[in-house]
Amino acid sequence: MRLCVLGLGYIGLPTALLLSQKHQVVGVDINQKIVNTLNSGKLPFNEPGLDELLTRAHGNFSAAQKVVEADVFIIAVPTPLEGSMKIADLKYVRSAAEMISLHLKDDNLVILESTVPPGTSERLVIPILRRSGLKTFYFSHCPERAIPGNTIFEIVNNDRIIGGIDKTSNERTKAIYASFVKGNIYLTDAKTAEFVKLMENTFRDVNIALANEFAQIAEESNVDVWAAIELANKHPRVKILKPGPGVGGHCIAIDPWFLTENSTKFKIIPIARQINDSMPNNVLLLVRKLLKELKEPTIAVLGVAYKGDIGDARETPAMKFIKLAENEGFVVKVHDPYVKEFDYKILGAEDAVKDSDCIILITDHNVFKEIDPVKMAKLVRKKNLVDTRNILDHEKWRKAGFTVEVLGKISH
Ligand code: SAJ
Repeated sequence: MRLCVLGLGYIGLPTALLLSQKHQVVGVDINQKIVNTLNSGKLPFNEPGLDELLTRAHGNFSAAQKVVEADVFIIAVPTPLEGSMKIADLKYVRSAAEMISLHLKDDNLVILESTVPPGTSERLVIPILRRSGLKTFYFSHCPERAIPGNTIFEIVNNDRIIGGIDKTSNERTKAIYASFVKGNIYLTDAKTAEFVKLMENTFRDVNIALANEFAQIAEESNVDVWAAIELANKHPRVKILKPGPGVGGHCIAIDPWFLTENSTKFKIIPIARQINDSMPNNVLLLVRKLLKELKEPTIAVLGVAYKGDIGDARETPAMKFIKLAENEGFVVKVHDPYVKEFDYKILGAEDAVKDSDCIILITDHNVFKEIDPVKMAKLVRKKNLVDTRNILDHEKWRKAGFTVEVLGKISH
């Protein structure tokens, strides 16, 4: 079978490479750099297991900037948020569908993996494909569900939802995914599949917001929220998530808005978004508490990736925190061992911490646990630490002379 995968990002590329183990696959991306990098046998980004897949793809995979004829087309392009309006920007989905419509042949199958607002397949994508003039093409929405940092394992092992426009679309899509998915595959219609995907990410966002609200109430009540959550989670039906400096990434902070954009019936979803978006402000309160009236302080931010052990800084809550801190007149220095591209210069750990008045841990990278507080104490100007993820050994830092504030925890 010949497949054409549109969008070679963190879902499209692993999917294309998994498919190329059994089929002929052309991966299409508008970014020439990505296409050239792949065609020279290199990866445009890292993800565990991706290099092995590329090596194993042999002659079955190639990258191109233009759509080619195929039996099956998979759309895995980004669906960003029109920031201030809180609605989906579907320009990449629209243009992918337009490009496919020019190459569509009888009996072709088109699969949409990108996350979209409910009804997008029926109202936008299928009408564009119909412009090809064909009566018999097949279509399904098969939303991706894999977590960055463990994408390939999850693409292979997670259950999948397929929402086809008819029985044949469902069966043909299932046959394709069954060639590399070990999880169960469930069949439904396109709009339900769109809704399911959005509910999953909204569920996580709302639950993180609840953990963040618990953290703030706990601070006010002089309770250690981390200890309290651990105990509450001993209940067989309770699983509270972790508080933190906010929610980042290109999914959880965005997708809940796709659910609300055509609705008048929502209440909790925007409130949860607001709580998570306000967490950088709460981190700043902890920093102010430590710095008091210090004039022109310098602060060191540890971690700008949106979550631990990855190099992805998209929608990171670190950005809002840094901007708020700059607006207070703070000088901000930044360190992250994994992030390569960021609006601020990324320094080595020691350079970032040197002569700073407060260290603020934003991202839960495991390597930060190895930092020696005694060494840090010699570098800094003032010994202050804010741990927004509760991952450091606070006793060790206090012994080295640091005053420590932990998000969601009473200070000592
Ligand atoms: N976070 C917390 N507390 C927690 C868990 C996460 O503050 O207890 C924060 C993280 O630090 C991060 C953000 O939330 O800033 C999101 O991280 P995440 O690990 O929850 O999720 P993503 O955005 O990396 O991936 C999510 C996943 N969705 C769900 O778990 C429901 C993934 O399965 C999806 O495929 C992905 O979105 C997507 O592409 O939609």
